[in-house]
Amino acid sequence: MKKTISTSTKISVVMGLTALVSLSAFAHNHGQHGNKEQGHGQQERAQAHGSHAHLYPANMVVHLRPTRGNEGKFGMVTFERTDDGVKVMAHLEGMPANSTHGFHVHEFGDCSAPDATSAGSHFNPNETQHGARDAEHRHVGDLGNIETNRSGMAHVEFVDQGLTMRGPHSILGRAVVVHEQADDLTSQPVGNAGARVLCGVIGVAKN
Ligand SMILES: [Cu+2]
Repeated sequence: MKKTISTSTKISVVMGLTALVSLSAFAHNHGQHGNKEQGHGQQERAQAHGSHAHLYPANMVVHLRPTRGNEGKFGMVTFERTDDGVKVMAHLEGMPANSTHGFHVHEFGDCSAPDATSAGSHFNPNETQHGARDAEHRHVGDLGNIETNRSGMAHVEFVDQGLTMRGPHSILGRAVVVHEQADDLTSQPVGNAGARVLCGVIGVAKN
């Protein structure tokens, strides 16, 4: 009998400690907004504050892998939220020298097909026309072109006003595709950029 009581006491102590640890983790994560974030309306408040990394990660990353027949090509893209828009940094290697390649966010985070057609078409949640990155009408996923140097490398950085990193139109979980040819920025619906040479899924970055 005594042993039973002792065991159950131990269990409740352990449970109490677990609860304390959980509570302090919650308080740490939520900081001063902890009390406001319960119940409905959580998403709207998070959008207003913009600092809730646990709901909307600040940074996203994509590792671009070659489609079949394009072995040796690779790349990486990062997306970072700033006050002026989404800062995009793209780095490509192993590409043809001095060439221009269409660069888009596509609708599905699925690069499994050998030609990456599994990524679907351009990410276009507003059902607008295809266009240049700074055009009045463009798909959310229209990021123009990337030009490589004489070594077949490219490094571009720009801040984009059309990308969205939170809410129903977030690019998280979708795909970045680099095409074999240039996006002419006018042909509908996808700029006539030809085959897909690189594809990667947009994920949450470590920081
Ligand atoms: Cu594309």
